[in-house]
Amino acid sequence: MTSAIRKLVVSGAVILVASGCAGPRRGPPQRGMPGDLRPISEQEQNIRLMLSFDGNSDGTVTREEMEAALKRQFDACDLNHDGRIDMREMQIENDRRFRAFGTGASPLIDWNQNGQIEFDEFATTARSMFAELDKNHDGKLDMTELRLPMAGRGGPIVPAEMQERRRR
Ligand SMILES: [Ca+2]
Ligand SMILES: [Ca+2]
Ligand SMILES: [Ca+2]
Repeated sequence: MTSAIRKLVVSGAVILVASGCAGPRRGPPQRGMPGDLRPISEQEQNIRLMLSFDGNSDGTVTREEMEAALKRQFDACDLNHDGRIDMREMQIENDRRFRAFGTGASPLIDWNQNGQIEFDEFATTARSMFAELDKNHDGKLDMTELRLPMAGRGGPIVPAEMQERRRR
């Protein structure tokens, strides 16, 4: 084997090893984020949305507050004020949401595909979220119903903490 060929072989091997390293990788072990196992849950998103409807900021969201907030949002989207959101208005609003929230944006959807969104259609998602969260069916979401399911639940697996212990 000439030295030139040997070099080629060696560098080829190096490339193989390098690409092997770049292959499927487990998450970097030093990352101490407990969120690895728990991406923002749908419930958490819903709760955040509901809290944004809390018009008087008292920590409780009544159905009236939600309806009023939805109506304001709807009116803001209904640029020509004809009481419905047409495809053009929907596009404008969805562009705005995408710019504001990126991939986390929840776009307006013309569920029944009739080319426009009426207020009831606009409100459907939020209303069903509300109903789902209103565990005691009293028409309002109080602080216990809007509690974020994050800290303090002491689940069995706390990856960051366990890694910390193993390193010691
Ligand atoms: Ca309130
Ligand atoms: Ca309109
Ligand atoms: Ca309730």
